[in-house]
Amino acid sequence: SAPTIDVRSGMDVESLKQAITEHLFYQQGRNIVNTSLNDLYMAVSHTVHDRLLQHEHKTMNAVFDNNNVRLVSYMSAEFLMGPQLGVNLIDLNIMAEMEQAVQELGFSLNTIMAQEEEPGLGNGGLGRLAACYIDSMASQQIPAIGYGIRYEFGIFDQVIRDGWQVEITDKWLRNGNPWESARPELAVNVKFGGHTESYLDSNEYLRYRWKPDYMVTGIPYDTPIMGYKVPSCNFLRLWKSEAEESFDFSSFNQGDYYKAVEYKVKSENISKVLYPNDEMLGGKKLRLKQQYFFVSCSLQDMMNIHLRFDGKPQDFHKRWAIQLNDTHPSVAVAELMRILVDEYHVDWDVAWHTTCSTCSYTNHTLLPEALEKWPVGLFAYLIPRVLEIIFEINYRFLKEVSSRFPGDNGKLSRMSIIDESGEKFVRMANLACVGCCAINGVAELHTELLKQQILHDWVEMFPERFHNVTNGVTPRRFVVLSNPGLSNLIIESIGDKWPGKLDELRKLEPFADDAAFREKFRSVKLENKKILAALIKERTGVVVNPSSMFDVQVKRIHEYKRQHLSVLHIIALYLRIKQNPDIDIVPRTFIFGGKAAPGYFSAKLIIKLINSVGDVVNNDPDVKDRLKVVFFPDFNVTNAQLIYPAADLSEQISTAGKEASGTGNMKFSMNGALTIGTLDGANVEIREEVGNDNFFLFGLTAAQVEDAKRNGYNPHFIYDNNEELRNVISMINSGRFSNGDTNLFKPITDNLLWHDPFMLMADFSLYIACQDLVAETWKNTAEWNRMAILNVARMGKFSSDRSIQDYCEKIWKVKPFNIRKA
Ligand code: 26M
Repeated sequence: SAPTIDVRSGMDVESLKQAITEHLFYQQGRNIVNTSLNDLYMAVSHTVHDRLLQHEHKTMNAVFDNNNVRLVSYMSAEFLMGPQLGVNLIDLNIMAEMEQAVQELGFSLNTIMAQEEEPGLGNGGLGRLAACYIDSMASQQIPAIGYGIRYEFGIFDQVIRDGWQVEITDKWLRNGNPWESARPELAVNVKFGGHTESYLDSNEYLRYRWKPDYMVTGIPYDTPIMGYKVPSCNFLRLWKSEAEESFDFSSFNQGDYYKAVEYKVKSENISKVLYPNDEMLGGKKLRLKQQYFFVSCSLQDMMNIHLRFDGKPQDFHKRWAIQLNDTHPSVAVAELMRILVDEYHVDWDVAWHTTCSTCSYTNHTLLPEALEKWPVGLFAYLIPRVLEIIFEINYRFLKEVSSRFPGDNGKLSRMSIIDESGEKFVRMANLACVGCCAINGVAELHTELLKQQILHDWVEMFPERFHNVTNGVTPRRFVVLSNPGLSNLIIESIGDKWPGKLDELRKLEPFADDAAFREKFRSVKLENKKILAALIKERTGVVVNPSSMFDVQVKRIHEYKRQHLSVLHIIALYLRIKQNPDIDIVPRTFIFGGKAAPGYFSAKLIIKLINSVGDVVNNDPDVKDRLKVVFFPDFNVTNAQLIYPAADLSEQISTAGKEASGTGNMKFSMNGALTIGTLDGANVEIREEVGNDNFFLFGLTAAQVEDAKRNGYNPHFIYDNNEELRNVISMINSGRFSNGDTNLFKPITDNLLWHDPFMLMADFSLYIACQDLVAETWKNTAEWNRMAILNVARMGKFSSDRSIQDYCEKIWKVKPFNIRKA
């Protein structure tokens, strides 16, 4: 009999083909013969989206019908999602079927997947972590909603002109987004400006009313987030800002059409563009509006859900656990108080208990300059009622501090939510620490340093609130999807349970001593390197040798991450070749990638330096192609998925104590790269897992860095006493890399010689020695691959599934919800 075709939910090849053809015609107005690649991508994606919606619908019905389920609300100003088609096919377990369906229609699935424009709604680590976590929550069957902002323009696209970074607007919605559904019926309004009034309610209680200047409407857009090979499907809910329709100007200003137009523009601007910084730039009014806008929308939405299922307002914490991804959404503490106290007339003390029981806060940085603070005046102007509530929270909290630590005025001023040392500021981390029942760092070292340094007072006040949850990454995107060669090799050897249970990779350990396996492992890596080499040729024009060592540093450009330390090493190798052209040197391809914040001059100059050194080294005949330096433009999730699988050496060389965790470090190791790294962030734990012998460690420890600073660190002294270092710096200053311009890179070299806040000079000789050991090890192919296989085998801990289990047990107190059993 003919197969039964199910156009909306069938997972077999015939159903998929029929669904694609119908979407192509009824949504795109095309047929297979006259389709464009983008129309085809849209049709395939709508086909997949249909299937996700069925799972989402069933999951949410099961969850909301059960009054005892606590849901997670992951609030984040950034979700760096990356392309969606591939992961969804993997999660639904229909990659092979879709490949065949598309092929039978006359196309290639890889080409179709490459058509997707990724949603780059994040800057870097913090945004990508949020994306890994919503993936893992779905896979662990934790009912959850990711709440954030639907930026019209995400992180800028980077192009390189004459060696310099140029920023281009990211128009990711240009060709349509098949993964989202607008939910205008769930729109909510957010107040801005104006003043507050007091009044007596019907019970003669004193209440406060916020009379805003204007309101903005938030429209939610939902994207389904499928779990890996489980029926659960959560969603990401991102808010778009629009003008509030009924807002009436005529009552103020008779028929002022232009005023109305201005108001519309002002409203829509809130969700227009992602701020491309990964540190604090005080006083950016629009950024504070973005934060309050998405937090208020999300909390109203959560309260609507809670009430729809018969919850009492003060029982909000029984339905919801909120995780604040850094302080960007920490105004939630005050906004939830405002909703409970002003809108639902809950008693202050009850509301405070509800709020604190709901919220938890993740810190992602120790750098004091990155801690968010907003001028009190800006708060008063934009969200006056929220500021009053913060004052009240602070007043009550400081009373508690003085009774716990009588006479300790230092503590009072340090812990106050308001910084009163000069111009007054609202300190967002303090607001989060007061109003959250749990506070966590993102790696063991980071959590320890947090407790010793910036949050020390808070540990003395609330020791029970502190936790560590070491970051993790999703192996579905970063191994199964991005490295099919390695995945298939692992599956052949130990089966296919590991992507959902990464500890299973331990079973690979014995294969490290199996020469035949090592050979297959090596050839998978080589194939991945050939693919990347072709892409490098296409994007930069540089020809690289796939059998050279691929030495890779991809991450945001930052002085503390020390991309320029690697540049010093490259120049040292170049000098060795110039001094002795016949020297025996391991061929290396240095690959850099990463964006600099548009206003961060030093970071942009480091990009220029990398490109300038590349221009000289790549074209010098003495080098005989043994060294190549490439700056891969526009590092994003799509490009990352091609780079990690092709890396031999992973550079994780931040100044110890500065990188909170790092997550790229984990993606490299999972793909069989060896790490050269400092004892910083999660490097410490990666080394612990893979074994000291399988990790190239160098550099000062965090404690030694602090000691050196206390004892008067003198970078110039180190320079004076290290000839190789002097030659490297001289070569930069000679103008050799800048067409004779001896000033271009002076800001970098002067800073290193006279200030060197990130201690490159102190670590230089240790780094060079360690790199020489790396080169020696590389010469022994069997040994290198043995170490690389052990790295893969021991990465179980760094699955984001493990991180999410930690959050569930230590912080959220929620359990997996099996919708089949519900
Ligand atoms: C703040 C104010 C205004 C505009 C932007 C910001 C801002 C945006 C992103 C500040 C920080 C931002 O991100 C910081 C970040 O990505 N931190 C990284 O978080 C990762 C996940 O925990 C860690 O692995 C990295 O070590 C840490 O640097």
